[in-house]
Amino acid sequence: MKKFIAGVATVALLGIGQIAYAGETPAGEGAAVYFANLEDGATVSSPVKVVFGLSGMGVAPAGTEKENTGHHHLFVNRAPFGEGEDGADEADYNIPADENHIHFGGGQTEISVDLPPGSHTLQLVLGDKDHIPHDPPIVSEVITITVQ
Ligand SMILES: [Cu+2]
Repeated sequence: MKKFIAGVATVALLGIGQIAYAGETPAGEGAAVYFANLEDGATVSSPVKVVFGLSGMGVAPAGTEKENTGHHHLFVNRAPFGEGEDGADEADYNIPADENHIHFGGGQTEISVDLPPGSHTLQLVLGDKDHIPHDPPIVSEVITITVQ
């Protein structure tokens, strides 16, 4: 099941399919989030600057009801977006707010984050005004970076 959901997220990212598998706020056609300044496998030093890229949508602060907008969320050191710990489809629920899920409800498009030395995974997920992923979800690839 996990693999299947990850596949759906990939399809959504590539804009190939329109699979109803998310909240109710429609995603922009072909919308995509991506890491603008980091590549998978990069070696960096802390604090790590992470710049969020978004195409096909605009950024708006949380709570803003406007078509084709959303705000960024950074998933840190957790499983790829898909199935939550309780087995529920994460696409249908608010993105949690904790140390593994950082919200940028002010509409921020970058962060400088302190990370201890070692390997870390990062993923970007766009959320609507209520912090729920769009339909289909707009998620980046998961990248792994090494902090020196
Ligand atoms: Cu949020």
